[in-house]
Amino acid sequence: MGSEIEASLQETADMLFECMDAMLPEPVNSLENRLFEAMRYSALAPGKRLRPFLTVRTSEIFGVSRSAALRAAVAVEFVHAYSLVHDDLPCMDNDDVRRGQPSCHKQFDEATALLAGDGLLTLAFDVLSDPETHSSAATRCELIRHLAKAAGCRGMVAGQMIDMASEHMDLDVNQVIHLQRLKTGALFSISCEAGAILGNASPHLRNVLRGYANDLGLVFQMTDDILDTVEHGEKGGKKRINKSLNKKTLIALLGREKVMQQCRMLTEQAVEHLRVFGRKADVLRDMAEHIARRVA
Ligand code: GRG
Repeated sequence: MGSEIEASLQETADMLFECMDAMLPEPVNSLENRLFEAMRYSALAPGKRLRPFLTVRTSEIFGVSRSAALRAAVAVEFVHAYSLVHDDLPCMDNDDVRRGQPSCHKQFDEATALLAGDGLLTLAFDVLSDPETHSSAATRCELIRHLAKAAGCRGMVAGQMIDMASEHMDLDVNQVIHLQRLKTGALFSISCEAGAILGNASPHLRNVLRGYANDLGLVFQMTDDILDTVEHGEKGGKKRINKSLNKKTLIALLGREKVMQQCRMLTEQAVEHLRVFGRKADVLRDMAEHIARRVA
């Protein structure tokens, strides 16, 4: 089953690459070449494409056309790519390596990285607002509204703010969970809900998918934190040990064993949410187990 889900992820990643490649501005011989190159460098770098996978596979449940699903998936991935570019900047996490290559500001320069992030973020909304994404303006608006909420000052940006502030203060378990729900969970949530929005699903089914995505986001973040404690140094010698000492993680508060336990419990809960979809959600179940297996 491991290889099935990996093949499915790879299939989405390949389709997504093609779409992103077509939607990103082409460097021509113009003054803004450097911006376009930096946007392409960051967005097309090999990521796992988990969020687009969720958008494409939830879209399948609701019979959404592949091209609409991929456009929404591209928008989500552009927002994710922007967040990584900005997160790596010296004023934030100050990382030299991202996705196995020099981070954007290392490869180009800080101002270009800042602008490349801005370019990717705004391009996401450009893609969603295009009638090619969906014929109904109301549906496009709904997608835009939910992606903006997830990415913005009540979602990922707020999570990032708390994360930065947490380097100088203590957070309790609930506050760390709140931070993680905002920083990573919000984008997971819209990644799943986008398929339901495109498919005009009922509020109940949208709610079910949000429940799944919430649990999945937490499992992802917990497994990421666990991997951080064992993988230090492997990702190009990143300053991960020192950083994780400052960062507030559930591992620091609860210990590794307790977090592993929580991971297993949340994975079961994530899968349980999907019951209403029957076999149609098999691939989403497999994804939850795939993420949990990262630390099993
Ligand atoms: C700058 C507004 C702003 C937000 C940044 C997402 C984020 C917020 C920062 C990324 C830093 C980080 C390591 C977060 C923890 C989990 C996470 C989101 C990891 C990166 O996501 P993956 O593993 O990345 O899906 P790939 O490269 O595979 O796409």
